[in-house]
Amino acid sequence: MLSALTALSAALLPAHAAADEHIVGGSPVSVSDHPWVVALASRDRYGEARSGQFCGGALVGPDTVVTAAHCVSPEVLGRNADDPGDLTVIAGRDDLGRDAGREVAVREVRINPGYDPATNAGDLAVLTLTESLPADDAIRVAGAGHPGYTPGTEALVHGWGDTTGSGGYENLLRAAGVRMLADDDCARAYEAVGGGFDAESMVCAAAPQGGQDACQGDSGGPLVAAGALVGLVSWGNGCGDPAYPGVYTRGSLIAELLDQEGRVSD
Ligand code: 4AZ
Repeated sequence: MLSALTALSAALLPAHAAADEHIVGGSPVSVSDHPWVVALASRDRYGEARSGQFCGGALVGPDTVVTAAHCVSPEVLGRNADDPGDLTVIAGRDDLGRDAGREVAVREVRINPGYDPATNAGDLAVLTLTESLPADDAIRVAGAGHPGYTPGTEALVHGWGDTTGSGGYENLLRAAGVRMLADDDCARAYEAVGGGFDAESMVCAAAPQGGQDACQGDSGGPLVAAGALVGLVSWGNGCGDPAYPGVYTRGSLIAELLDQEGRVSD
């Protein structure tokens, strides 16, 4: 997510030109204002640069982080999640080039049993940390019927991912402003490219003019609306094109899985 649209270029470019250039708008934010935003990192797999970050996650309880299942797939993690190696959750670090905040190892990875890697349905994993983080830093998960799902509601998506749509990674946490979309609108948008939106386990959000969106590297990171976690970055067709909204793992699915596991979801 990025600010690549400077005030000047924003004034000169129509919004669609920005979207066509894969501009993924947004601006730096501080984790102190959004302390539930965490980075997933593995230096063994991704190297020392940027603290080894490769995905995002959301702290939903003192020792519980939710992320996308595809973030802990063998393709991304480079190993079986049953043995997560140096998989680490980084909390309290805005700048991946620095060492502020805490790095906590992951004790256990549980992949949503309903996850289907072929369709991305149910793209959710629950990580148990080896040490607790402050309970006050966790965010409440929006269950079904929460006002955060109302179409048109403003939402923020957070991450350290691609700021350009073509592999431009920076060090700072960013947030982009989007709006929640109706399931039918999302289904229709993706029908044009073969479908794939499953309202049971997914929710969609986009900026009306495009240009603000999640992108690669943001996966697993939180989408927050009306003060609660309504989604985790999952997939999309490109980044920042208003014709193809960002698709998120639905927060109510997270609430259901946490409830089933006897964990607090709010
Ligand atoms: C990705 O590749 C990805 N615009 C994540 C989110 C979106 C697109 C791609 C949504 O991880």
